[in-house]
Amino acid sequence: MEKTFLMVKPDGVQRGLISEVVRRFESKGFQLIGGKLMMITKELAEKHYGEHKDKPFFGELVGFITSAPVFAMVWEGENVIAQARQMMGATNPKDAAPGTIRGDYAVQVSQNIIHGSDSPESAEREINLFFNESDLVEYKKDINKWV
Ligand code: 3AN
Repeated sequence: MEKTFLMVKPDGVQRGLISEVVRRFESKGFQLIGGKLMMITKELAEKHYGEHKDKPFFGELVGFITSAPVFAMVWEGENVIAQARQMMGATNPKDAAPGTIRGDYAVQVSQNIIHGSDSPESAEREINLFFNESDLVEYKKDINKWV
């Protein structure tokens, strides 16, 4: 089953949107298999955003992502990488459709609420950057047993 790395960024945490983000992915039918509230160090931020190191906004990006706690998650499901990207909406909130997370909650590209891996390769790299194998919990849901 495919896995992806999703993260509520500092602006999302500060605005109380962790529950809203988690709700959307749970309601969609994806399964949360790992999650933690954490501060990102400068070293981790520079690794995570390594592909942007030559961009003019790199310093701002690293400064922002290390400025306050984030909520890092691993989600599992069929085509979860691409479907999560659709649910997030375009990188720049001005282009993000209503109904998407960024379309509904964000205004500026530098504060766009959520990060999500954009390919199987980046999902694997980002999951390994943020989580140990032992942090991830594979489990089956059986609603009849618990209600
Ligand atoms: P995405 O997060 O949708 O994969 P990327 O990988 O192109 O987008 O960009 C990484 C992050 O860099 C974005 N989430 C956004 O917060 C930030 N970013 C992208 N473009 C700009 C920009 N022009 N100015 C400031 N921040 C930007």
